[in-house]
Amino acid sequence: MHYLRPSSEGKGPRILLTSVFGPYGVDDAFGRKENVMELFHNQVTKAQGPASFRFHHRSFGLYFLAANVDADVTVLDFPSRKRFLREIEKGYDIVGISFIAPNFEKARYMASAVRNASPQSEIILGGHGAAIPDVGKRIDCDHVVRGEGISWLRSHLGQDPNTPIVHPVLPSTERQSIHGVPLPGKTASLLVPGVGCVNGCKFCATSHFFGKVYTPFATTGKELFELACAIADRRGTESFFVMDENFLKDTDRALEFLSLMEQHRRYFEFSIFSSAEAIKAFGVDNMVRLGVSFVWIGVESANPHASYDKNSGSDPAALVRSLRDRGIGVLASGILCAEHHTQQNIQAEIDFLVQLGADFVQFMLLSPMPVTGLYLDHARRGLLRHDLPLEEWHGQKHLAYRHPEFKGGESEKWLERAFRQDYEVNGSSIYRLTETSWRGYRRLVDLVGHDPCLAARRDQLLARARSYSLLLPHIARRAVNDTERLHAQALQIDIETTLGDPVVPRRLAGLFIHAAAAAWDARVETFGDRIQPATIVTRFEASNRHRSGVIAPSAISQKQEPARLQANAPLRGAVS
Ligand code: B12
Ligand code: SF4
Repeated sequence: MHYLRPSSEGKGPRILLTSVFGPYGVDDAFGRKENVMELFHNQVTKAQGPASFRFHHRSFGLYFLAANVDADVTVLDFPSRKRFLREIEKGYDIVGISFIAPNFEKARYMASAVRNASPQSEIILGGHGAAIPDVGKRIDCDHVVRGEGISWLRSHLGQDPNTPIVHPVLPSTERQSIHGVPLPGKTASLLVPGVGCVNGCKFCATSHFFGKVYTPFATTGKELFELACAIADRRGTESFFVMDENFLKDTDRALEFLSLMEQHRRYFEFSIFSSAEAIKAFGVDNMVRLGVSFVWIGVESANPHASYDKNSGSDPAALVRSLRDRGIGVLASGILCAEHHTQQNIQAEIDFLVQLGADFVQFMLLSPMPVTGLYLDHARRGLLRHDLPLEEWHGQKHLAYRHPEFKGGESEKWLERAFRQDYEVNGSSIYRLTETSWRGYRRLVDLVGHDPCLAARRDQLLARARSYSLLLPHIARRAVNDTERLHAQALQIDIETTLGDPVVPRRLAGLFIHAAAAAWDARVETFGDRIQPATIVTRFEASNRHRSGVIAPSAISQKQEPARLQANAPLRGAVS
């Protein structure tokens, strides 16, 4: 349908785009305590206590939609229920709700609240929750948008879906801390080169949701380079979190990007997601030149039949070692309670993933998310757990499919054991990351020669190792066991004696860390360790937009509403 819906005042439509409401990660009528709104604390470092990495990511898709339509758009991110109800009373022409499957009940509540408070509003559902079968019948709405949303929304508003994408300028994370200590410096910026992945691994929600095609937002290395320069200039940091499922998959684009960075001596740093085959094609040494500081790799399983084509012929342990030797932090992701797992062989799978010796390990239950090949297969075989409410479909507790070997609380028990084992064997991820940065720096010192790119990379690794190393005394104090304590102490001595940095600033930093960590411990003791993200309201005006590149600063205004301290049990007032 191509039409421009006039607003009640006869102007262009007024649009509200919203994420689901909080509190997040608590047991209530809408969600579960395991459904934490934090990437690492949800499914990576969750067993590492105060050493867990803590940060929030915004609902990026909403900002992309808002930046790319000619309309006045309000983005409401992380609202409370009360805040959302207040906003919809403004009578928007269109209300778009972005949600994922485990937040189905929240989306249903929100759509019905819009119908009641603002019956003239058109309700559009988007994001991965839109893939739930019959969602348009189960939630009272006007449209369900599956897959890439910008072109859909533009077409819906009668605008050209093919105009170049405008990239919003955003921090990748809102706050970041470890041991309660805020990480110094500006947070990295968000860079979204595109959505989807062509590999189509059977379980992968993102690949299937975008039709197993890759939709680039920046097609060439040149476009990407110009985008990165514009964002870095605006935010004043050269670091990026690259939100692309398989960034190195387009080898030519990444190589052109690298070559422009070297030509212009603009040495950005990146955290990326990439598969083993894409890494192999691009080359680990090129990753050092590109400035990759962190890579998330889907190792999945030791079993070649369950690790997918992307891993065929790769030696994951050797790959992890060679990346860490080069100063690149690695997150190895593995799947538990897969179909080939039994009570007898699953421990060997956990041992394999732990022994990779990565900086981080994600353990995730095999989950047949709607739209995936796995979902269709399990549906055909009658394995889907239709009795399990969608709030439980988050992959960190119950299996969403019937597995003869893992019943009741078995899957959760194996998950807990796996996270614990990784922590006890490899120590905290922040220790590992410090060691990786230091290892990479030591290697580059001998290799740099007259190469300006490698010299820049060496300096970045040194800066990283130096700043992380300030935490080492505290890491040793709060180590999970003697092995981590001894490793942290040895690393501290090695770094301090090699660099010979003055003692006083280090001591002062130590005092600050000690105080911040003690404050965090007290906070956890009193309120539990949940951190609820602050509500962020961003208004995008139809006028003053850039038509390509990054969004003009004059076109947006943003307000952050106070963060709410949240106990594990919901606090009154936060739930409203
Ligand atoms: C960042 C992220 C998060 C952030 C949350 C950010 C937030 N504020 O919500 C964090 C880290 C906290 C998180 C947590 C979880 N996440 Co998450 N997350 C992602 C991730 C990595 C990136 C999403 C993103 O920003 N993409 C980039 C933007 C540009 O794309 P997009 O969001 O898809 O938006 C496009 C379209 O979907 C569409 N669209 C989106 N919204 C709307 C709305 C409207 C109205 C319209 C028209 C269109 C539209 O248009 C956009 C542009 O094309 C995705 C994986 C991925 N690569 O996409 C998983 C993903 C979305 N998460 C997922 C899950 C399951 C979870 C968790 C349950 C943890 C887990 N077990 O994996 C928790 C739940 C937390 C909670 N309480 O809600 C699943 C969803 C699966 C599903 N089918 O529902 C995904 C796909 C990962 C996966 N496992 O495959 N997540
Ligand atoms: S390579 Fe990764 S992103 Fe691509 S389909 Fe497979 S799991 Fe998904």
